[in-house]
Amino acid sequence: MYTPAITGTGVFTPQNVITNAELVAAFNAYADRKNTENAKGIAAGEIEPMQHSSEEFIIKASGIENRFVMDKTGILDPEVMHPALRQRSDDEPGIMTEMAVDACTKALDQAGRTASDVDLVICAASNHERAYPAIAIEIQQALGIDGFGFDMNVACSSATFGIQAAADMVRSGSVRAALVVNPEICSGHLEWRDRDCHFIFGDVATATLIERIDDAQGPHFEVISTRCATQFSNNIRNNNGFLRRSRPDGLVDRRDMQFMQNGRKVFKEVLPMVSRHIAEHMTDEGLTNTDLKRLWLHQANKTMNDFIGKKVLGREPLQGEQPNILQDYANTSSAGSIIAFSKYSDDLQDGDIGLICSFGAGYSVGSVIVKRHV
Ligand code: CO8
Repeated sequence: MYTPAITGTGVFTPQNVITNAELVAAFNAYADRKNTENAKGIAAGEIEPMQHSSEEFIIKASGIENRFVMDKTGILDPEVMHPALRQRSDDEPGIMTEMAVDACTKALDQAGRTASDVDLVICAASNHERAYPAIAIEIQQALGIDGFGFDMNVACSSATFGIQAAADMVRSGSVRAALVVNPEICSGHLEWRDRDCHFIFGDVATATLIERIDDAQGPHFEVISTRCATQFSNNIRNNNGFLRRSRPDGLVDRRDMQFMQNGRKVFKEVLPMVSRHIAEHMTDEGLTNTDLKRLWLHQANKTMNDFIGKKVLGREPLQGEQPNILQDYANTSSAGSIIAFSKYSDDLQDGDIGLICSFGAGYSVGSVIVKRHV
C-alpha cells in the first residue's frame, strides 16, 4: 500500500465576467419583453407576469457578486438568454477538454511533473458535453498521457468523489499518479430565464494531481482519509438526457430540461447532513475541531458556509480559516471547494490539517482530510 498525496492543483478561469448589475439588467429586460408579449393574457389574469430580479436579493440570499462564463454575449442578450458557443468540428478539442487542459497543465507545473508521469485521468463534473467517447480520454490524448481515463458525475461532489477514487487507486498501486479534472460549464445547464436561480452558477475548471507521497517533488498535502455519502433527493434535478428525443414532448423547451431546485429545502436538508458527515469523519480519524487549521467548503451559499464553519469549528471561523470564493466565481458545482483549496492553502505549515468538503445534488457529500508537508 502507498500513501496518496495531492501534489498540485490548477484553476482555469474563463475571461468573461458577469456582474450582478449586468445579469439583473439583462434578466429584467427579458422579463419586460415577455410581459409585453403576454400583455393580454396578463390583463385577463390567465398568465402570471414575470417579476424583476434584484442585485440586493442576490447578495443577501447568496453572497454572490460576480461569475465567470465561457460566453456572456448570449447570456446577456434578452433574445437568447443562454451561452452562445461556437460549433466545433469533431477533429478539434471540445470545450471541456480545452478548459481541462489549462487546469491540468497548471496542476502538473505546480507539482513539477509532466504528462509522462501520469497514468490516469478522471474527468469528474456535473455534466459532460457528450455521452461518448469519454471526455477524460480526449483530455488524456490532448495532454499526451499513457494509461487510461474515464468520466464520472456526482454533480457538486464530483471532485471529492473523484479524489477518493484516484487516491484509492494510488493507495492500492493500480496507478502511480492521477489527474482529477473538473471542467464545469454550469452556464450551459442553468436556466437564465428564471430569477430564482439565474444568479447561482458560473463556469470554471479545476484539476488536482494525486500521486504517491514518496514521489512528491515539493510541498504537498497527504490525503489522510476520504469519505463519500449519498442520499436520493429530487430537490436538485435536471431531466435532460439522451432519452429526450424518445419522449412525446421531447423537443419542447420544457423548464425541467435545465437546472431546477427547491433551494429552501436543499438548505434545510443538506446543512445537517453535511455537519454530521464532517463530524463523524473527523471523529473516526481521531480528530477534534481544534485540530483543523482550514476548511475548504463547497461554494454554493455564504450563509450556508458560515453555518457549517461554525458548527464544525464550534465557534465563529477566524479570518481565513474558511475561505470563500463564491463572491467572485458564484457556485461552480464540483470545482468550488477545489478553487478555495487551490487559492488558500500555500500558507499552511508543516503538519497542519485541513478538510475539503463538497455537497449538493444527489444529495451527495464528499470530504477529504489532508495534512500539509513542506
Ligand atoms: N430577485 C428578487 N427576488 C427573488 C429572486 C431574485 N433574483 N429570486 C427569488 N426571489 C424572491 C422569491 O420569489 C421569494 O419571494 P416570495 O417570498 O414572495 O415567494 C423570495 O425572493 C425568497 O426566495 P427564496 O425562498 O428562494 O430565497 P432563499 O433565501 O431561499 O435563497 C437560494 C435562495 C440562494 C437558492 C438559497 O435557498 C440557497 O442557496 N439554497 C441552497 C442551494 C444549494 O446549495 N444548492 C446546491 C445546488 S448546487 C448542485 O448541487 C450542483 C448541481 C449541478 C450543477 C448545475 C449547474 C447549472
